[in-house]
Amino acid sequence: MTQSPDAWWSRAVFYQAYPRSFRDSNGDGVGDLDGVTDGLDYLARLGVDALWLNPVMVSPMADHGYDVADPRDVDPIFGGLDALDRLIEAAHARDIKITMDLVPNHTSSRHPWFEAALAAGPGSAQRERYVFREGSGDAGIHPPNNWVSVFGGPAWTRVVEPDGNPGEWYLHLFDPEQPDLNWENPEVFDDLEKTLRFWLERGVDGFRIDVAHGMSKPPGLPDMATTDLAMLSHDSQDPRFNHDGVHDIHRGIRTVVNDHPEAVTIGEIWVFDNEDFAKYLRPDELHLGFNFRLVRAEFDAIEVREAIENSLAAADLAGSPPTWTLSNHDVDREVSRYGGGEIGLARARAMALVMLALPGVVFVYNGEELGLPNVDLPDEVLQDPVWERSDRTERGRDGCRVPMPWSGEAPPFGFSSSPDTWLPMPPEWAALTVAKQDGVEGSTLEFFRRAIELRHGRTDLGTGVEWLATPTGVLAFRGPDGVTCLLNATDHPVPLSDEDVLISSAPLVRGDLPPNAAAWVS
Ligand code: TEU
Repeated sequence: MTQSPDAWWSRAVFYQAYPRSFRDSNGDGVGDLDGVTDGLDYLARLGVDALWLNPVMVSPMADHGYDVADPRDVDPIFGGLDALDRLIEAAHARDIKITMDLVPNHTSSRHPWFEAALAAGPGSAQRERYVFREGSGDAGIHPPNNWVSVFGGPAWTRVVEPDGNPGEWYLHLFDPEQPDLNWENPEVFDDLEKTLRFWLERGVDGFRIDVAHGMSKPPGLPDMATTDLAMLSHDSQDPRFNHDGVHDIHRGIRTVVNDHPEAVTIGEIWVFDNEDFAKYLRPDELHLGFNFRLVRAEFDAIEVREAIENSLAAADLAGSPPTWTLSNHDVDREVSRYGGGEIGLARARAMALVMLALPGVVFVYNGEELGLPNVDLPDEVLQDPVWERSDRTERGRDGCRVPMPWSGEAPPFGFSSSPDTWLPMPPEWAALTVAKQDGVEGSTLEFFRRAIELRHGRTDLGTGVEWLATPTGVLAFRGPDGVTCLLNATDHPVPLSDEDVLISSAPLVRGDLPPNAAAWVS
């Protein structure tokens, strides 16, 4: 059964605006919501249907907004609630939808609930909103189990009790400043319901749900079989995530969201078993789920095909449109993942064309349309908690979050009026600004605009693809409208014969598709 094939989101191009990094309107060096509003004409010209905003709620910003201290207010750094109202109105006037990030797995340690839990002490009702446990070993000096935090180190922190002595431990799958909520406690859902209604009534068009495979924990909190982060896949072997109880939570969320039939929910689901993944997309759960297989695939014809086939199979099992994403604020930018430099950029453009040829929903991460690479930042500017939590062995995600270059020859490239941007911008981005690419044939920006325009013009993208026989290293699939997408992941040119080329990610060479390029032909 297909869920709402005619819904506005079922083949939308979403643009992920990381609000700190999109555009700064007030000169404090941090992007904000009025900055996003200022960029709406640019986004309309790019052709996107909807925005996903990373969290903008009140937050001490230990994890840049994923540590929420008041889920029903906008942080002053982003411009407060009025700025959001302005953005919603201006976006809707351009037919662009606004979706917000929602963080139900945890709160900030500065949320009034957590502060009350610390003050009230063991056994209190206040502690029941989080996951407090006694430690193991003599006098509880060791954590209650062996769970590790996604950001490194133990997933437990011991608190000092109101009497001044060390006492219970609390669970945090991420930073210690992000205590996990206890989803067994009905108050937790009641509060989320208030939050959902609050934003929906303000006019937002849906939510991206953070760690949608988290929230529910197995009874007894059994140990992990391995605590080697490199080995973890967040699947059935990992008791921290994807516990069956999570589906009741999604059903509860859907019941509330159904009161606004146009609204969409998109889960962040780091689950790679297709059947498990599809469960999140049953008709009474989420509308859409992020499938991260393309993010994980190398630039290799077999890997890309497998990622596409599996994503389509999972979506098919669920009867929900597939979703495609090459990057986001948590992973290295694809230009760098594919090798960096000119080759990395060529491959990123080729993969963008592959992604935009596929049925379903596409997510473009801000800066992807400019061909931005990851940035090697010096130690002293790193802000991602991963850096300290990993004892400075993992550099974290700051390198993919550097602000967008808009114009000019030197940092801050029109992003802000302050040179002191929250992360430094590399001088070499002078060549990649919006102004440098705007209207320039062959630029990455013009390439994205054209590809998105062509995608919108294709009325029948279907629900699957037809694979065509190809030589090794080449990928070709055809949509129901007869348009074929070809990807050349070999190191030699591939002839395109006499076919009509609608768009290519790189100029053809004597009629051939060069290596590291893709084309749509009809
Ligand atoms: O990410 C959740 C999550 O599971 C990721 O940390 C993922 O495992 C990792 O990035 C894989 O490389 C979400 C947000 O997207 C992230 O920015 C937050 O830090 C995190 O939740 C905590 O809220």
